[in-house]
Amino acid sequence: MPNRRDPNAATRAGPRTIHHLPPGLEGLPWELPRVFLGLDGPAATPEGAATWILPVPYEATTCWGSGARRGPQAIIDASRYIELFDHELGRDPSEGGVYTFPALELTRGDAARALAELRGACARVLEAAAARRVIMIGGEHSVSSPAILAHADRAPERLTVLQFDAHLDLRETHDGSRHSHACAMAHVVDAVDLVTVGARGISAEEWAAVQARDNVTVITAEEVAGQAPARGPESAIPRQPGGAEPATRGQPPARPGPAPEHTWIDRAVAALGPSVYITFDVDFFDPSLVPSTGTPEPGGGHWYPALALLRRVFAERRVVGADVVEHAPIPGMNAPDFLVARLIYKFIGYWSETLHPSPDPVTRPSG
Ligand SMILES: [Mn+2]
Repeated sequence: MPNRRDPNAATRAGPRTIHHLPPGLEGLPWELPRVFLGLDGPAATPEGAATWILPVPYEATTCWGSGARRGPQAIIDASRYIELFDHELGRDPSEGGVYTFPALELTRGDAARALAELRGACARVLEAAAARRVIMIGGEHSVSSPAILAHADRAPERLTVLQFDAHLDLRETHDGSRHSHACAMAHVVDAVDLVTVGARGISAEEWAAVQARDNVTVITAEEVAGQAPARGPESAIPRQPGGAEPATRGQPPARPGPAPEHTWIDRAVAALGPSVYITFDVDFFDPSLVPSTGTPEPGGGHWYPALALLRRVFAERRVVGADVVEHAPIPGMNAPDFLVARLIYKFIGYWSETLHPSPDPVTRPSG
């Protein structure tokens, strides 16, 4: 893999590049291609890439701050400046190749039709991808349900969805629509099991839905922040007057004594089935890190704990698919664009660890 910053790199706008330049003009100082990581050459072709990036800049129902439709392009632009070497993994995960699709333009003005279109498109992309890994970039969170259902249709066993999100998205309807971003998980929770981390903006209806189900594990933002004991959602729910003691529903009991720092990570991993789809709403993060989202909620998650959970999930479960949604870039504010791009590159790196065991230079004890 040539250094992308090197204007003289052999593949940069040169032979076999994804650009099609008139003969003789390859040597001019062209910008890096506007694709994920700015890769060119064979590693950026559909055949040569182990990872495919599918941008879906769909936005129809965002209730407050808008702009998620501009998320994919901002993330892709920022990704071109990421350092390709990952010192945590001790290697360059981009060597496996990353191909970026053109953005998928869904029907406007008819959410049901747009999301049905997306389900069909995801099914065809997954079919073409075979063993390749596909990461979808939203767009608002409603794009996740068709993608999850397309994965569930193909999975030989029941999927668990691991949701990073400030919200549960378990409303049956929101603002009069069944297809709102606030309903994304309600559409899939009969077909898959759900483990959701970082929730802190939760409706009474959603709490009730969680209590009524035995296939949803909620790890609230308070638990992620170490502000609540590591227990099921039941512990945080006031019991209904006259209601029965909520069952623990097979979740591990709270550990006695002071909670280890990452008990919530253990609990999340333990709740996952063998096959996992990851949907990452960037409002999981604290707004101090990612203010660029439609409904920023205080008290969010932070970078290293999120990575710690992700790395374990990719290592200990079979991840079948992933998406990153709800990034609504703020003009002039580059850091959140870069964070989300870096997050997706971490997905790529951790996902490829099963193929490339690393010496693990950072986490191995030095003594
Ligand atoms: Mn959310």
